[in-house]
Amino acid sequence: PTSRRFLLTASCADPANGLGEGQRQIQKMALDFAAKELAPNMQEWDEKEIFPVETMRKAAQLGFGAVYCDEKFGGTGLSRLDASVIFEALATGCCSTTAYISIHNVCAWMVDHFGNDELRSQWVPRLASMDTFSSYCLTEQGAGSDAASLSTTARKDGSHYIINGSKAFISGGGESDLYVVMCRTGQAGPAGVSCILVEKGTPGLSFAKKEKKLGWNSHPARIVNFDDCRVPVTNLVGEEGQGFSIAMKGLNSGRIYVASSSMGAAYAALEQARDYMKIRKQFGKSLENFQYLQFRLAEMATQLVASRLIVRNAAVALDSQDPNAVALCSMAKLFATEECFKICNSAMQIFGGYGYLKDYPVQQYMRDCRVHCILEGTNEIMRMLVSRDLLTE
Ligand code: FAD
Ligand code: 2MC
Repeated sequence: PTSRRFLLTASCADPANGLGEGQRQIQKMALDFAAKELAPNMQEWDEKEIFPVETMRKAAQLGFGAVYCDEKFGGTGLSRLDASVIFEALATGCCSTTAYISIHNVCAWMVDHFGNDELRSQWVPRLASMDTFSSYCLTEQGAGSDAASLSTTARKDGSHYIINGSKAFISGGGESDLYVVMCRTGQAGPAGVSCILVEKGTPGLSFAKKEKKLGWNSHPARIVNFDDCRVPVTNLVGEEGQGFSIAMKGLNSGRIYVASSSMGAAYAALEQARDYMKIRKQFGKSLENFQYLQFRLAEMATQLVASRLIVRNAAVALDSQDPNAVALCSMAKLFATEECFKICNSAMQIFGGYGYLKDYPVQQYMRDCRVHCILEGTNEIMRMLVSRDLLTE
């Protein structure tokens, strides 16, 4: 089912609609990569829990390792809107792998945007080529949605920080080479948080067992432990106390990208459901003749196009530093992740019993994008951010 792709191009659901010529070319490159390098492997990566290092490095050769970092140190220099188009396209081939690539991109941007030139020149080229893989470390067992209550500490000792504590659910944990860690260097609350880089191999850094997950199986999630982990003070990104702001600014884009990954999964699921309706016969005719299913398909396409509009709108708001960008990104993440999960679920329903079998990819798109309603800020936190924006004078 993954070999017949992109039959919905030139339809009302075509992801190229509304894009300029340059963006269409980038999108085509990402769609081709998804069809050739990701889609044929997504099932095996899921089943065997393979972290596809070489494939991701190939993606990096196309500029997808540091999409929206400045070109000065090797970034691709594109916008968040471009990045959203790329991640949606890649996710048609493997939603889980795309999600990891997008987290890596957020980490690269945090270093590139807030780091000094020394840190940038040291890390951005390697992050752009994905010779170095990176993980974003905010969540702790006791601090999930209430991220500002985090308790991992970094105590200054001469020219080093000594880090103690642990981070939970870290995507790429154990595989990544560079950990972008939010830890407490000062007072309680957001103002006491700093952002510090920790390299794999640093004494005191260790990883717990790989978590067993419903989806997102092409990369591991682990608890990451810091036990008197000494890193040079020069690994501080930005200023002391700026870490929470850096983390949140990283997440504004991350929320757009996770929503874009949901859109890619939903687009692929929609396309496959549509193809299946043409070949599956019941009651003497193919499913495409049942008006109930025709209408369902129409609703799925409408939910998808609405998701794209709200996500691309938020990406533009972020690119143009619109004062409402935080709420618009939250709104986009909330809407698109929920609607796209419903699209994948509907696609599975259209496949009937076959949709529930792992022989068909629809169930995987559904499993992979379910978690997008939970992570990068739960959708309840997204509702909180939108309502705060509305209610604050
Ligand atoms: P909790 O915060 O305990 O929330 C439990 C429930 O209560 C949720 O439904 C929540 O929405 C709700 N809730 C909480 N507060 C409120 C409120 N004020 N009002 C209404 N409802 C509320 N984190 C990282 O830092 N890096 C990663 O790479 C990473 N990868 C992840 C990968 C996976 C597969 C998963 C599952 C998680 C990952 N996370 C990562 C963590 C993720 O961001 C958190 O799970 C998420 O932020 C929620 O935190 P929690 O799980 O502690 O839930
Ligand atoms: N963009 C920019 N700044 C932000 C921001 C955002 N999205 N969200 C909060 N801030 C600022 C905020 O403006 C405030 O700044 P100032 O002190 O200058 O006024 C500061 O951060 C503290 O914010 P609040 O006063 O709103 O703090 P509060 O504790 O009430 O709320 C909350 C913070 C809930 C918004 C934040 O903790 C949050 O986003 N929680 C969800 C955690 C999350 O998203 N985790 C994802 C982990 S990564 C992941 O899952 C992956 C898969 C990688």
